[in-house]
Amino acid sequence: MRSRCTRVWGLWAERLAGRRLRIWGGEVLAKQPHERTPSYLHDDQVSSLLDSPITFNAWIALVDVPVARGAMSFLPGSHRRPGPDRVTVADLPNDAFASYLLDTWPDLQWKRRMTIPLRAGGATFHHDRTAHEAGPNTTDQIRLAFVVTFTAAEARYRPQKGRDPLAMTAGQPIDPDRYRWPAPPRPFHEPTRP
Ligand SMILES: O=C(O)CCC(=O)C(=O)O
Repeated sequence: MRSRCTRVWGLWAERLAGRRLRIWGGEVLAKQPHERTPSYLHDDQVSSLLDSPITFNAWIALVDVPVARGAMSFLPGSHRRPGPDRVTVADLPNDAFASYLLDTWPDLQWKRRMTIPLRAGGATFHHDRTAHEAGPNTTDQIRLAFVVTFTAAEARYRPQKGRDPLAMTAGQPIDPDRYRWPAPPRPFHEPTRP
């Protein structure tokens, strides 16, 4: 997955994060034409297997994604809400996944939502604690996006209750050979902040 494209987005990701990162994973997310089910409001910490100072996704549109094709919406600043750190899915009743964020942090319902239509090749970046959702695809064309998850270079494995899919122990640093730099190693200068 070390294409020129991921290197470009990797460089942007490192500039945004201001630190060395690793690529934790990537997947294509498709929404079929006229797929009615939205992607419910959630954060990515709920499914995270990482203990990391920062983890975030680049959501890259592979086709034009106007609002009607299932564009992403974000609650800006929601990653700064107070604890708990993450909700444990295994502790939720069966039907609660669609509402766990608002059940746990009811104030989020009053937060501004920002919907971002994207042309093919455009991308958004969101922190794994940012609340986000995507609408249904009401158009005749498939919605395709590629999501790359970046995490801090020093991230460690943190299995969840009932979810421990990797042959690693809790607290083990992630394998540097498997989870590579998003861009070739080079001198990295911490950005100076005013
Ligand atoms: O593409 C979607 O419908 C949802 C994607 C998402 O939740 C994510 O990238 O974290």
